[in-house]
Amino acid sequence: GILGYSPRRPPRRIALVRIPASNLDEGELTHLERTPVDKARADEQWDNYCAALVAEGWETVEVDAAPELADSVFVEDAVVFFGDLAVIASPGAESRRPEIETVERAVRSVPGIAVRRIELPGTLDGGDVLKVGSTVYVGASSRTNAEGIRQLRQLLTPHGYSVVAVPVTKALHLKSTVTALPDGTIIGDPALVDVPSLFPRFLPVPEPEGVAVVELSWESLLMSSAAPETASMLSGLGYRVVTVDIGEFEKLEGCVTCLSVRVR
Ligand code: CIR
Repeated sequence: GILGYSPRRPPRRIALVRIPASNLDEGELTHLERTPVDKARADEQWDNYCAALVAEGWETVEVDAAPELADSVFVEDAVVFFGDLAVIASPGAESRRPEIETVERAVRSVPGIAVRRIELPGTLDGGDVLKVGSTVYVGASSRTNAEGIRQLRQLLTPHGYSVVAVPVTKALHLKSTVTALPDGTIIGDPALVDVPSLFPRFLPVPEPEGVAVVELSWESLLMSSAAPETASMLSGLGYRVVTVDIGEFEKLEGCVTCLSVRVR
């Protein structure tokens, strides 16, 4: 360029995803009764989910399949990104511990990422970590323990984040109870949130499946099609809402956030 700058390229937006395991129907259940999972339908829903990310300008990077690890499709639980720092999680469910090795390998293949780990006896699931600007809310849940929270705090505090621990007793993960809009408003299901006053700007949503939104960009959100009232509420707030049917994953206590990890 004329001033010696090179033209700015838009930043790459990468999302890690992982194809559903063959034994998907054996995934962990904590709060729901087991109901039959239609594998063909789940595969189709997963394809559509990935296509929705791609349509919004995300590049999907597939973590190697783990056909025997039932919950491996819920890749968000295995790693959390803080800019160019990746923190490999320490799954709180024994059956999910083997997921992280291959996730770590995939993360290391993304250029320019520094990798750290939460180590046992610390446990932490990515589903318990919600970033809102420089605040990192972390759920103290049945999957994430005090030692895991302590390690996360130790890793992030030097990077300018403040780690806010939040009790989670009524749902699996923090992000099964609340997520954030691009403007930083926390949306959640009051029936599932232990202490709503921990969040500075809290907006209740009308449906439990409406709690989870993926921020596709500053103006668009990805949501489950099981929460139409929430979708219309959020479009009324000026967001473009993209919906996907993830019904087979919802039977396994999964939601729209946990099917991918956004690198940012
Ligand atoms: C589990 O119990 O670990 C899986 N069946 C569901 C994980 C959902 N993950 C998430 O909400 N972040």
